[in-house]
Amino acid sequence: METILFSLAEGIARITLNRPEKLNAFNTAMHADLRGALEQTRRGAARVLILTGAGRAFSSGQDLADRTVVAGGAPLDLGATIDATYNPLIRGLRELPCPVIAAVNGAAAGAAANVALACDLVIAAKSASFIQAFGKIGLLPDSGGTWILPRLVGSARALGLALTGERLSAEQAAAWGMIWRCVEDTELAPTVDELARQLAAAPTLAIARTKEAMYGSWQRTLSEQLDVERDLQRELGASADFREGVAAFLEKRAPRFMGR
Ligand code: LHQ
Repeated sequence: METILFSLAEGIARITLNRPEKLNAFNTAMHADLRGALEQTRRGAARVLILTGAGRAFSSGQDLADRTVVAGGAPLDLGATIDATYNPLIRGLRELPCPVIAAVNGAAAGAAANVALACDLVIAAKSASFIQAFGKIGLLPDSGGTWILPRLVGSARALGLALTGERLSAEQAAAWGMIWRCVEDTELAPTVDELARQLAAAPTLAIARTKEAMYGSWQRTLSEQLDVERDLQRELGASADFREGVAAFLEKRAPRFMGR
């Protein structure tokens, strides 16, 4: 692939956005490569996916020099661009049954900030930052930003970020609960690798159902959610992984989860 690096080994899939000279800005080719990588992640039954960037940025968001953005006379349909690119990407990340870790190695601006925040666990280097850059070019937060941000940090902070376009440091993002963790720059790769190994050895079916229950909860009442938990727990309670987890605990040994 031309714009990303992709690997899948020992259950761990890794996508590295790889246009460092453009701060890993998304263009049409990158979206096509990402679609292919997500498909391989699904087909290869990855147990965890890591998304990160090459060089000094995570990604600067949409490539503002790409032909889908630069007006060449005719009016542009950004809705069509979003339908063909960012929306399937966000849905694809959210619908993966395995956990997705965003390893935010530097600035995450515009759509890239929201792609990172759509991941299940976000770990950022201390020097990284999140920038809702849309307002500065006359757009609104897309890629799920208007949905995800207020849920993560509340409307006051979500609107503050969206309306000012202020750069939010990784430390502040962690203090606000917007991301899982902020670590020293040198600790990012080892921390993410260790977490990925831990998740790759975890019971995959339980993880998939946990994601499903958590993300689905926003549309339900507590009473409805209690019923969802009951139904999913009934399924997990009948799984080989549950039996293995309990047996391993009682026998004081490491469990071997099979994902069923
Ligand atoms: C770039 C970019 C970039 C091209 C840096 N494109 N070259 C939009 C439209 C359509 C459909 C749907 O959705 C969207 C969603 C969006 O994502 S809109 C938001 C797009 N992103 C931005 O507005 C962010 C623009 N970039 C920045 O604000 C800065 O570059 C950040 C804060 C990311 C990093 O700042 P610095 O560390 O100071 O780096 P720099 O600004 O000097 O950039 C380095 C190079 O990368 C530079 O090129 P050059 O040839 O001068 O070295 C930039 O022009 C280029 N670059 N972002 N998005």
